Amino acid sequence: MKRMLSGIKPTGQLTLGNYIGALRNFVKYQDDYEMFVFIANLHCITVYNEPEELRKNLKDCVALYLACGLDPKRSCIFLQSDVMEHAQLGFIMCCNTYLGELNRMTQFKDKQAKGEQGLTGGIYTYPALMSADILMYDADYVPVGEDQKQHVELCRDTAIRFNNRYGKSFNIPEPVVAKVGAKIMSLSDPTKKMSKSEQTNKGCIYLLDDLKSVRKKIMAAKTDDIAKVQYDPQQQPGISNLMTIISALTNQSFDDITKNFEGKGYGEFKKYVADIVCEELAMIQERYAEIINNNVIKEVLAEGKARAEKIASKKLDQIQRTIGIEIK
Ligand code: AQP
Repeated sequence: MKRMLSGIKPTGQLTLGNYIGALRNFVKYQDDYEMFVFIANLHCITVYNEPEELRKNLKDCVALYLACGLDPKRSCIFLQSDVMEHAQLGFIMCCNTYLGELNRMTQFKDKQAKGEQGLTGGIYTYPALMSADILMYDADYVPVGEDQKQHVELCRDTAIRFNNRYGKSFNIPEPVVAKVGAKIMSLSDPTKKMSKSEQTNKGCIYLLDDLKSVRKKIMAAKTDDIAKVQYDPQQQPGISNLMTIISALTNQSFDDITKNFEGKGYGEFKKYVADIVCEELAMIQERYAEIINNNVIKEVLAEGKARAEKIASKKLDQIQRTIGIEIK
């Protein structure tokens, strides 16, 4: 069975973008792949998080993994920092990644271009840690949203170079980007990605938002004055984004959605989108509440840690011998 690995960094509450672009797909893939899904808490601390809030977000992230349908019997679910080999292989990968490569990573470049203050060494080098996360498990596939594809490509380049220098050490992974929903955009500014760290909170739907406010955000989503429900991301980014959400959640084609809303107003269309999204979130929120009440999170993480650690310790040992930093 081919191996697949991915993770989410809960620097805030998980969003509809995380769900459509990542989480929902992990759930589908666990039937066909040996699945490893981690909570990227080391990646979280590349920016400051208030510790109490971070702890809550991490716990909610595990609960949401389960609520969305990840099954700990089929998927190995673990907390990144529980498997300490990640940080150590992360440093080794950092030493095998060139400054020029890190400088080209668009996420870091964007933050710099926006003039964000207090950028840390961690946020600059995190793609090397991400390479380690993936290579540790010799993953064949890495499902990611559009914005993370570049990091998987960097991971491939680094692994190929490492293999050429030291002999075959790592499997070369491939990114898997969903055809629909790989980049859900902000509802208030559909030219920007829906991100959990969005300042205004109006454009982002969080999976644990109360459903009234979800509906309100969708009804207020930015659209245009063309007055036609059709897929045209250039001219109608807002409507196209809402169509993408519908298509991802219901499997309807863009043509079918257009036909269903021929001659109808945006108000009616938005109400439909809100109904579909609220129905999906209601199911997730119900299961989330059960999981939180059942106190299963510790047990799931302990099982995941044990399984992941076995593979990681062997891999790190192999790599350390290969590069010559072990004496025995
Ligand atoms: N809007 C999105 N549309 C589709 N996919 C998305 N993903 C995130 N946002 C969207 C995908 O979810 C996985 C986990 O991402 P992450 O939360 O670890 O990191 P991120 O992409 O940096 O998410 P944010 O919300 O934008 O974080 P902040 O605001 O903290 O910078 C990835 O596969 C990602 O592509």
